[in-house]
Amino acid sequence: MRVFIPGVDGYLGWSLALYLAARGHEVAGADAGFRRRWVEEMGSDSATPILPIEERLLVFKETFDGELRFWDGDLCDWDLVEEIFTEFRPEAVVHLGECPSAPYSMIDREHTTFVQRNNVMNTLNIIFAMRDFAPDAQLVKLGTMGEYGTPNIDIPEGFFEVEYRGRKDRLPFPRQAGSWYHWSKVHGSNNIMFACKLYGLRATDVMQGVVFGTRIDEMGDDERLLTRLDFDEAFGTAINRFSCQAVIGDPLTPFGKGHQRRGFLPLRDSMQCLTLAVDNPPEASEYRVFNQFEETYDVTELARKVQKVSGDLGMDVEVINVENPRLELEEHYYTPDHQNLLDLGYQPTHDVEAEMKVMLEDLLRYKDRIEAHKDALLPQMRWDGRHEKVHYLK
Ligand code: USQ
Repeated sequence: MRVFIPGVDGYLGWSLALYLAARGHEVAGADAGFRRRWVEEMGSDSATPILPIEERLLVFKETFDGELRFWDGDLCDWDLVEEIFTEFRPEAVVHLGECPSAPYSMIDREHTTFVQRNNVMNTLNIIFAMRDFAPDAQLVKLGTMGEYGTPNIDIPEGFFEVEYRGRKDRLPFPRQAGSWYHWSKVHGSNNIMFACKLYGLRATDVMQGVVFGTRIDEMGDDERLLTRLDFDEAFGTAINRFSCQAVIGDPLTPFGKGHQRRGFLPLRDSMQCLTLAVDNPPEASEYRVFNQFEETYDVTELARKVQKVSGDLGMDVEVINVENPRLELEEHYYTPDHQNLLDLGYQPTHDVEAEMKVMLEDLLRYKDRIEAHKDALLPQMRWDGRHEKVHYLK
């Protein structure tokens, strides 16, 4: 299948290009290099060394004996989107080309408006390009579990049956996002749901949990194929940050009370699920929602697991809670459904500690790279708009 990946230079995008190419798909991608610049803006760098995109493309060709067609540019630029769709004629689009960071979107007005404009606008451009140039193609859009927030009831996969004043309907489950970034994803989801009705497009909205891990099997022992791994306060996600903290001997930092519960999944599971969505397209006009995570975990429970696995590898690390820079519930009910992908054959990696071990061993090799940017680890961007480093709570 011809698969177009917006955001192909990112953490998920690069991994997915390798994963799909290894399975015989023809892959093309676009990227404006935003992620590299955002992380630099945060005073950080990927813990894993990554090649410039031009060199990545050469290594891809050498590895898979086929080209990854690439467009260097911003998908908010309609002319570029039109060119890509008319030249490549994708059969599937896996949209990973958005700014993925809640903290980044909370920095100030400029960052909020940038994230929302970028995410909403490039998704609309993709919708119109599909309507005009690839109406039978399918869209796999990366949503986020964070769109639902943390309601005090179970979370279905997108829709639920509701009875109100004696009448029943199947309606979208309420969204209660907790950052401007997460709201941008809600807006994207709503726009796609509408486009499916309006233009007969087919789309899968993947409500993905927090991804962690340094590798997928397709990277093998070739360092040049590694994907990026961020650990700064904006682009590093919880387990990835805890693992980087562990290898440099910094305390692991659950925020606040540390009982926030989220869905997590290893990078390799994310690849498996996105590919299952691609391989099993929805019907025309169908907008379907998959909640995508392996299991839900409490943030402190995860920090303790990273601490334990680090201990097995001879590292002695502490877990110390820090002030929570975010506005979020720190103890709450959280029970989302996640059956749709299992029905399609998703086989979750249940051994989270084994996955952590692989990541920690990888990161130990790049300890110096993390050490060089360790100032980026402790958050300073607070949801109330103040920029002030958080304090340890002990
Ligand atoms: N957290 C800590 N300590 C840390 C880092 C995070 O306690 O050092 C907590 C956060 O307060 C939050 C939870 O861990 O309660 C998850 O935070 P995160 O930074 O790992 O993830 P989040 O900001 O929610 O965003 C990430 C991705 C985003 C994706 C989302 C899925 O960056 O692109 O949409 O995970 S979800 O969390 O399910 O909404």
